[in-house]
Amino acid sequence: MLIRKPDALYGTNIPSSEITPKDKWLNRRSLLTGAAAAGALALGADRLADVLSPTRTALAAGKLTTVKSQLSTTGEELTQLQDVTSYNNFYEFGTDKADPGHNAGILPTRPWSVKISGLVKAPKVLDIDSLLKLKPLEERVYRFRCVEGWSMVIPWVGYSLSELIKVCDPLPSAKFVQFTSYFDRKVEKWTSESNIAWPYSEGLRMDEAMNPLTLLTLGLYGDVLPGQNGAPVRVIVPWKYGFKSAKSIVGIKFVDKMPATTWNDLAANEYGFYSNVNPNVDHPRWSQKSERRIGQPFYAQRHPTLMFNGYGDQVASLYNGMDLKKFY
Ligand SMILES: Nc1nc2c(c(=O)[nH]1)N[C@H]1C(S)=C(S)[C@@H](COP(=O)(O)O)O[C@H]1N2
Ligand SMILES: [Mo]
Repeated sequence: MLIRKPDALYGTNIPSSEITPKDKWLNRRSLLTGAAAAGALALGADRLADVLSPTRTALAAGKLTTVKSQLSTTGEELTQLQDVTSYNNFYEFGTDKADPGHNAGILPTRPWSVKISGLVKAPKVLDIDSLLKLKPLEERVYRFRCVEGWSMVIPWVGYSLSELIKVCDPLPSAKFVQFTSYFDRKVEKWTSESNIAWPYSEGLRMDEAMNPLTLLTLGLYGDVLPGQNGAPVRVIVPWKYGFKSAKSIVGIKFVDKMPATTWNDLAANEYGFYSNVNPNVDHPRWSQKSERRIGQPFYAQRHPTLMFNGYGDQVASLYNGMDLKKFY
């Protein structure tokens, strides 16, 4: 099989069908529809036809201008864009790993706004373009570990959530931040496949949300977020299991008590509020000692899971004095 560089994925005149197996090709086409729809609205309708045509150069890779970040993880092989966009958890668009890649292209990502509410000086509504412009966009490569035992290494694009929180001006009484994902049963028909109490919601303690590693994420691989990865804006918390990183955020609320969260509601004994990556605390039904790095050859896939996913230097002090077996 021909191995292609991820940055070549969009910019080619060779029909995809000639260079990839058909199932992968179909995935890629649905990715193009998703990302392209978002990009098309940003570019203007005159280029819509170009962007939507899978045989023409679609989104130029590197469409978002980014600056290098000190907080980027170095020395690890990146997970290919094709894997990042075809192996997803986004239950609003189906429960199989391939479902979001096929279905999430219909997310209406323009116009999009995020409602800031709760314990703040003044509630406000921020639209996606103002979020894209708020701070210089950084490329941050992070390890990403799902609680299910697989992992990836992804070059996300965004800036520290703390920058947005400063603009939100929370009151001193704000102790936690709650994130709410987009929910529209008419768009996300797959929500009836699971007994989740929609909308998907997640939360962080204020100091976790303010830690510079916590990324307000607007893109990946130099481009806007594809639908399946949580377009147009999500949070990435690299030292926590993936489910803490809510996708397609429409609400950020500052609260004084630990908020209810989706997976904790479903099974509190399996998914704690903190959910820090911790190889020493097993999930009740499986070990967390190692992980499978998606996209690597099977004989090289197993990696030992690192405490705090390898980000202990930056975040361990947040949990000083806490029993991490109890506060899992
Ligand atoms: N709204 C929403 N956010 C979500 C999820 C979801 O189902 N819905 N799944 C979570 C889980 S379990 C994981 S592992 C990551 C997956 O992110 P990725 O598909 O971009 O790798 O998103 C998290 N955020
Ligand atoms: Mo996950």
